[in-house]
Parts: sequence; structure tokens; C-alpha cells
Amino acid sequence: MVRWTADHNVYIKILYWGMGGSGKTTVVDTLYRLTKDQKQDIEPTGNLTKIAMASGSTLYFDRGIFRSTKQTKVFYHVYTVAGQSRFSPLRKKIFKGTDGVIFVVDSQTHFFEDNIESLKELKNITRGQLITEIPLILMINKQDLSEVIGEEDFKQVLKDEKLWFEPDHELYIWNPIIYKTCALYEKQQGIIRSFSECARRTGLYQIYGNGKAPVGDNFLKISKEIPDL
Ligand SMILES: Nc1nc2c(ncn2[C@@H]2O[C@H](COP(=O)(O)OP(=O)(O)O)[C@@H](O)[C@H]2O)c(=O)[nH]1
Ligand SMILES: [Mg+2]
Repeated sequence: MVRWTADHNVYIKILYWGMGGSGKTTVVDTLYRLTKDQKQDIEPTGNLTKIAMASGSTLYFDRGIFRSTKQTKVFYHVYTVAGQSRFSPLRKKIFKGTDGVIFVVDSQTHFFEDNIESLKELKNITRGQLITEIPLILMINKQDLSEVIGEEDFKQVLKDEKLWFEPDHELYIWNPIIYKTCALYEKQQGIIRSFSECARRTGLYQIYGNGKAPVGDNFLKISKEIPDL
């Protein structure tokens, strides 16, 4: 839920979702380091909050707050969930109020089914809001490894889950973009791009769609002139 405060700041909540071990915490770490080191569209304000088990797995969640460097009143609250199945009730809580979801797939072929299970849980919690009210972006992560799936493989999953629209559908323009990524800092790929696209879409849903996916001729006409958020 996008919140406007009395000082006219805007808070947008973006959630990284995916099976345990897919790389969500690493993505946010790398996003933090990249935006702290160099001038980017967002910059971190404060440190990351991480609550982890001794093994390094996320126990509750991770959180970071980032601020748009172009629109300095826009802040992003970025969360990751703990992916293990026993944390399901907790994920439901963390999901509350989410404006945009970045689904992190572990691309290794042997995890294919686990990713689908995680997507089904997300779908269940969001009850039809994905894409229609909550923009969805995908990262097929760990592309630096061998034996990994490609965009087409996961596009088929989205189709099977009715999270993909054909060209004649008005929601076609909001089909999730599937980014090939590597979350490791040294080899990072697609980390900023995937975040920026999710952030951009959450902004457009608010400004032009009143919290829903903006559609129709009017939106298509103006969409060409929309500046970067
Ligand atoms: N090779 C490779 N390893 C990754 C990548 N992303 C994360 N990892 C590793 O996968 C493990 C789990 O990552 P983590 O971020 O804790 O996953 P989370 O459970 O989704 O938060 C860690 O050992 C990471 O270093 C990636 O893109 N490539
Ligand atoms: Mg984690």
C-alpha cells in the first residue's frame, strides 16, 4: 500500500519472494552495495536489517530502505521473505501492504518444481492481485551456474499459472519481464535493472491506474511520454 505522509514523502513497499536459497538476501545485499558505491537511481538510507539463523538463512525477513535520487521524496521499503516452507504464515504477514513483487527463481534445473510451489503460494496469498494490482517482475537467478533454465521455461510456468496475457489482452503490456540475473556482487547481472522496472511499474500503477494496472487507449497514448521515475 503506497503511503503518503504529512511531509509529502511517498513510501512504496517492494518484496522479493521465492524459494529458500534462490538468492533473495544476496540480491538485496548486492543492490545495497551497488547503490551505495556509485550514483544510481536509488540510494540506501541507513543499513540493511537482516535477521538470520546461524546457517545464514533468513529467519524472519531482510529489510532495506532506499530513496530515489531523482524523486527525493520517494522511498522504497524493500523486504525479502524467508523461503523455507515452515515460514509460510510469516510470509503472509510480510506480504501485507506490498506494492510490487520481484519473484526470484533459482534457475538450477533440479529446483524447477520448488520454484513453482513458491509461485503458487504467492498466487494464493495475493488472490488475483498479481499483475492486475501488484506488478510482478521475475529474476531467473544464478545464471552463472551450469544446468540452468531459460526465460522460455519460466514463461511457460507463468502461462500455466495464468500470470501471462496474450497480445490481444489489455494487460499484455504488464506481462512480467523475466530477467536473467546473477546476485553475486562480483558477477552481478540484472540486479538494478530488475529493481528499477518493478519500482517504475509500482509508480505507474499508482499515478495512472489508481492502484491498478493502467490500461486503455488513454494510458497507451500518454505512456510514451512518461519520464523515468
Ligand atoms: N552462483 C550463484 N550463487 C548465488 C546467487 N545468488 C545467491 N547465491 C548463493 O545461494 C545461497 C543462498 O542465497 P541467499 O541469498 O541466502 O538465498 P535466499 O534464501 O533466497 O535469501 C548463498 O550461498 C548465495 O551465495 C547467484 O546468482 N549465483
Ligand atoms: Mg534470505
